[in-house]
Amino acid sequence: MFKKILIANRGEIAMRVIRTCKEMGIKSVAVYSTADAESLHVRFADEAVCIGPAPSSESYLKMSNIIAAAEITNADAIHPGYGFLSENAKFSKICEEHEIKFIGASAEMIDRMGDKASAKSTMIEAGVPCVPGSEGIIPDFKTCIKVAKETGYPVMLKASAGGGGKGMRAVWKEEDLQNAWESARQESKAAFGNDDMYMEKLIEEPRHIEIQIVGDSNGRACHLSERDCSVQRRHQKLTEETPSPFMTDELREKMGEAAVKASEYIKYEGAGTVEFLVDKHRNFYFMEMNTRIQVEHPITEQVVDYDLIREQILVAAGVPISGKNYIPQLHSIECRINAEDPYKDFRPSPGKITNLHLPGGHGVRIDTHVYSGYTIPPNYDSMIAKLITTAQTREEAINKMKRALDEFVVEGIKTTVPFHRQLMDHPDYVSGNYTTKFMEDFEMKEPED
Ligand code: MV4
Repeated sequence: MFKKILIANRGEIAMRVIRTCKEMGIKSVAVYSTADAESLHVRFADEAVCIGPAPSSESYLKMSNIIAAAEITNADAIHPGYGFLSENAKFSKICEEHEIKFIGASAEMIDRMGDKASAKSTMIEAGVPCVPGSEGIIPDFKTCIKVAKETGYPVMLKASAGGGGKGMRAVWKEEDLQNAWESARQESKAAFGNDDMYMEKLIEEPRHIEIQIVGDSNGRACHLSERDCSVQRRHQKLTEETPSPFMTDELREKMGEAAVKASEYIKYEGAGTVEFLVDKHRNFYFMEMNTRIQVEHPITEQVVDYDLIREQILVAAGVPISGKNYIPQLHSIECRINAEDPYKDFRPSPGKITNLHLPGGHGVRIDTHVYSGYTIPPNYDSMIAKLITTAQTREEAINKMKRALDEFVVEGIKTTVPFHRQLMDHPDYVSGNYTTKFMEDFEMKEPED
């Protein structure tokens, strides 16, 4: 078992990993930028190394400095968290070359799943349902027209190096195809340095339902059921829940089996998430596979009582998984609390938290790194806390979320607490009748004076 793990991340996920390291008797090393010198993960870790100035490119993305920090502290493993280098194949490779265990996917796996068209071809080979469309990358516009005709409009053009919606265009009729083809490729080239495109039949008003999986070094995998992540704004998840209100026992069985089949086919090691699009007829289609722990992992932990970070560490140390699958026994909802103003188009609101009261009580979990007096730096993403409520039923979890949001006090900056409070009263949310289109029509009600 590892003696010392360096957490190559910051904020709440660094706190999350440090906590499980302590419970497992593993020493922890925090790395931080000069902007994070007062951040909580620096204080909670056994050791801390400053790896550079505020800009991520000079610190949390600076592979040489992170490896150097691991060398001088004699860490035998690195946990990358999510974001930053967590799905960077080159970093995974460098760790391997330095004989530091990367608690994540191998460089080959990251590359294979990171290229969306190749990930899809792999899934087709594995027998996982995929959206009909092009066979791999579309070589030229002439082929694009042909494939669109064969697929049938509406179609979705997608960047193979993409993800999160960048370089993606919905096309409803042939006359719009050329513009979409050119603008999507330009966007993808600019964002990823690659303009390979593939095409799929457009799935209208889909739900985003993902399956958590864990694979071990013996090539076995299990699933821990679904998370419904359909409430998104500009491809940023705002709130997630499990079980999905759209799920049935039969659909969960089929999606779980498909996710395990995919993971075992590629001999996936570690925690991963297989994302699916689900249409209104409950047909599900492979969308993407993420080779990292995800922000929303806590709701899964809550409903099946399982520490996913602990499992990541055990699997990386070669410990086999038990092999059983996990079905939700409770209902859990996560609200991402961001330093953004929902009354002003969710614009960022960094600054000093002058007063903070965190909610608590039965069935309330808060994953956060902030405290009263903490100044949120403008350099990183705006999430300051994850508020998770868990109860026997969805209604009770929503009720608990309302109570917890009403208790949540943050002064000195604006946050998305008021948005989540209104969401919990929205009839389409409360009825569970929402898709990825939900936020397009959502409007904040002005605050009562
Ligand atoms: C789709 C789709 C409809 N049809 N693919 C968005 C980002 C990336 N994960 C893939 N996405 C989509 N792919 C087909 N064939 C609709 C979306 C989509 C979406 C998917 C999940 C969650 C939110 C979304 C918001 C807009 C579009």
